[in-house]
Amino acid sequence: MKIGITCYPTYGGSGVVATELGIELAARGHEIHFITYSQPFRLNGRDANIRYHEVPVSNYPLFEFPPYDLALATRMAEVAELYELDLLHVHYAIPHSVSALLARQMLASRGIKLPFITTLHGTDITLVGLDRSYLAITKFGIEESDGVTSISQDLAERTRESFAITKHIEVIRNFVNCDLYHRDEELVAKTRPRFADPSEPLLVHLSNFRPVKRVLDVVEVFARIAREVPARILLIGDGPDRSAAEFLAHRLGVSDRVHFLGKQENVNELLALADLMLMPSQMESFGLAALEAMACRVPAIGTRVGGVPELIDDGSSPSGSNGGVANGLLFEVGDVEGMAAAGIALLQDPERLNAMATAARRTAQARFCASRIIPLYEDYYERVVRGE
Ligand code: GMT
Repeated sequence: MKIGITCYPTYGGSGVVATELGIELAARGHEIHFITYSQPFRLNGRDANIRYHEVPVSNYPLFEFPPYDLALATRMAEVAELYELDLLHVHYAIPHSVSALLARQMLASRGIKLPFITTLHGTDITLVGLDRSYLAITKFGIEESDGVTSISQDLAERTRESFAITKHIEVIRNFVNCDLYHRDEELVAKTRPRFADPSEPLLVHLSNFRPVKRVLDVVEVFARIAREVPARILLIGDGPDRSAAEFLAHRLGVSDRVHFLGKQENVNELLALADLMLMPSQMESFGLAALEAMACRVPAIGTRVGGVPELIDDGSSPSGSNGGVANGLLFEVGDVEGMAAAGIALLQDPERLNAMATAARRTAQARFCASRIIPLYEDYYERVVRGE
């Protein structure tokens, strides 16, 4: 198929999912056209079957707010007509679904068909979409989509409830390339000494450092762990809460044990160095960072929010997705004492940590591998194009 993909190309889970999806689809022979304001950060421009179309946004002095949504709709329609796209797949509802809707209408007026699918990622629904200024237009964009997918069951239910939407939402969970995200022992042996001695457990956190990620809780939990275990931590990413986290690490006396790495490209290689991930988020509709870590045999201590329990099974429920075997641990938001105590106990029990690491990798492979999830998208695309 010929598929146009639009996403936020900068640092963030939805952009990562959209880009990885495009790469995987291209590898399976589809022709992929990214239509975005800058090249998605995980694209290297060398993949076969992938083209990148920049959306130019002119900044005429009269425009206090340059109308990106309109420039995007125009470029979507142009690319779709020129390359005879079968469909558009937009990631993150705002404003992409509305731009796609305009592109569809522009082409329909000339007898050209361009169905579009919207994939909901989380903050487009739980934070931004529920803002009064965007609520009605978000609902409209979702309802007008030819197909809607959600990256977790929880987000699908939340969307239906919050927006009073009755339309079918197909749940297609996030995925990870299990060949790329794995623990390469040789690479680990070479790189890990840069960050920790062999006797020092290494933790990791990966996010965009927005308040919803509760990076200060990461530092609080880590500082408590470091009092009992000679641990170190990699903090990958950057964003608004970075300096507060740096300050807190300093105040708690652990700044020499915390590596702030900033935004990094090959996170697969860094995640694999760690023994344990911390993801104490206020909300996660899925928690892609945890899945990427799990594929690298790094279990996560996370919070029981949103779609996280669909991924992390702390073994407390016998009917859990992992058959009662823990592949991580879950806590209430803000329970830094609980998370720290669990982290200390786990790091002091290598056998249990190893069992959890094995279960984490098994979960990623068995349920969230790209090879399992991509065919679900292909099947859904075909159904939408057929108008089913
Ligand atoms: O979490 C963010 O701030 C970024 C956001 C995004 O849209 O890029 O992430 C959302 O989408 C990810 C990919 O599907 C999910 O793994 C994250 O859980 C989700 N974030 C939230 O729901 C807060």
